[in-house]
Formats: sequence, structure tokens, C-alpha cells
Amino acid sequence: MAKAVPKGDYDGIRAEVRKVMKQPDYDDGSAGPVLVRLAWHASGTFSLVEHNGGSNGAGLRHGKEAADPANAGLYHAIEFLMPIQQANPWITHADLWTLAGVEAIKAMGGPDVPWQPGRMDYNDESHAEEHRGNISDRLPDGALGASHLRDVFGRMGYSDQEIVALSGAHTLGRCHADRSGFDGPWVVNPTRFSNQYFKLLSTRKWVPRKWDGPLQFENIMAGERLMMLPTDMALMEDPVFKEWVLKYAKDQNLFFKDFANAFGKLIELGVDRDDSGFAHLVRQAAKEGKP
Ligand code: ZEM
Repeated sequence: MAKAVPKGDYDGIRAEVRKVMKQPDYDDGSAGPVLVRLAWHASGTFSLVEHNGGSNGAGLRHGKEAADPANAGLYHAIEFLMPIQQANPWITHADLWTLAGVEAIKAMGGPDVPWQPGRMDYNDESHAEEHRGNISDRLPDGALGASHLRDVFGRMGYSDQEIVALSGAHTLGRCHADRSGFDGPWVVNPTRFSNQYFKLLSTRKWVPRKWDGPLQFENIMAGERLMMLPTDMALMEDPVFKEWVLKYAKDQNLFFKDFANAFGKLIELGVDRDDSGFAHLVRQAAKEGKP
């Protein structure tokens, strides 16, 4: 059971998140990485041009977005947070998911990412379907390359430098064959936030793994089979991306600063608060002045 904390006590919620992060029987003993992935996938559907998608609404609980293969396995994260939500029904899922991602980053040794409340939830599936617009196929595909990354992150308004900074999150967690088809962690200590991903990406020799699964790259380190996705490799192949990989590999402080900015921006995408401090869910068509 999670603890009920007073309405608006977000530090109290953060403390509860730290407690649910301890999951001795799950993955590397921590829910932290999958909580970060939930915050990212909840937010990373945003489109600047269409001005829809993003963390507001917590649409990932419903319908098509919940069933999207790109979101496979994220129900674990939603379930880890459920006791907190049940004990504290005053917080929206959308606020809880983004706050949990931010707190997990911090608890695993990462930077302080700015966070603000005010997101609302879709009430149910039809509410979500009616409001969110068509946001399918917006999350990146790890099998592709640099131009795909620029398409996907450009749609959210990110620069090359920010794409590389955000990719540093792959120092956390692992791929699961039964979720994405890919397999394994990127680093030896995947519950510690650091610039290790950039160090390994830029210094180790990565070779295609011989297996039945999709193309991924491997390097054996301390007896562990570490991995890189084709999109991770693209950061070393593209000269502009590579410059930032090398900078972040050398300078952890710079990485932490740039990551905090880029992740803080991510969880704010499409969250338009009014004077009341709430980001009301407006039907996309209504915003565009259509009936
Ligand atoms: Zn990920 N990511 N990601 N990512 N990601 C996975 C796991 C995690 C891509 C991707 O295809 C995959 C960002 C960007 C990109 C995390 C955070 C962030 C997995 C493995 C894949 C396939 C899923 C599985 O099988 O469980 C691609 C192509 C990206 C484009 C650059 C960004 C941005 C992130 C946050 C800032 C995290 C924390 C994980 C580990 C999840 C876990 O369960 O351990």
C-alpha cells in the first residue's frame, strides 16, 4: 500500500515513487528505467504542426495508444504506480507519470529535471479517442537511422544536440525480446544514471549480434552482453550527432545539464495551462475552429 499524502504535496508523491522503485523481483531490481520510459512515451507523441499528442490526458491508458506495439510492456510502469494513484486520487495519471519519470531519474543519480503539475486525464477510452486526434506511428523505430531520428524529434521541435542528449537515457534499463524484439542492456549498471552510454558507444567495438532477432549490435563487457540499437549506432555514424556523443562522453556535467533541459521540455510538450494552472483537454477540431 502506498501512503496518502495531502493534496498538492508533490514531495510526498516523490517519496512514494522512490518506494515503488524498489522491485526486487523485476528486471534489475528497479522500476526506475521503465518509469522513465513511460514518461517519455507518454510525451513523445507530440507534434508541433498538428499540436496534438504529448503527456496531457494520459492517453496511454486507453484504446489504440495502449495497444500500440511501441508501448509494449509499459503497463508494468502503470501498474507500479497504481497504488500511489489509488491512495492519492487527487493527482492525475498524467501528472503522476511525468513526476515519476523525473523522480526516477533523480533517484538513480541523474539531474534534477524541472516539473510542473496541471495535466488532466482522459476519463475513458471514448473521451481519449475523441480528443487526442491521430497520433499513431509517432514514436521512433530502433531499427532505423539518423534521418528517422531527425524526422521524429524534429516533429517535437528538437535540435540535433537535444536528440543526442535525450538518447543518453539509454544508460538506463534494457530491451526485452517480448516487448520490442530487441534484447539486453546498454551498460553494465543500468539503474545508475550517468554518461556511460556515450562512453561505451564511442569507445567500444560494436558488432552485429548473431541471432534470430532483429539487427542489433553487441559488445561483451565484464562477461555481460551489452547492446546498441541501429538508432544508437546512427549517433556515431552521423557527423553532427557524433560530435555531441563525444562531448557528452567527456563531460558528464554538460550531459546532465542538457539532458535535464531536454527532458524538462519533453514532459511539457502540448501541456497548455490556462490561468487556473490546469491544462484543459480541448478537442483538437474545436481548437482549429472546426465543428
Ligand atoms: Zn528508448 N528504447 N528509444 N528512449 N528507452 C527502449 C528502452 C528504453 C528507442 C527505442 O527504440 C527503445 C528514448 C529514445 C529512444 C528509454 C528511454 C528513452 C527500447 C527497449 C527500445 C527498443 C524496449 C523494451 O524492449 O523494453 C529509440 C529508437 C529512441 C530514439 C532515439 C528517449 C528519448 C528516452 C528517454 C529520454 C528507457 C529508460 C528504456 C529502458 C526501459 C526498460 O524497461 O528498462
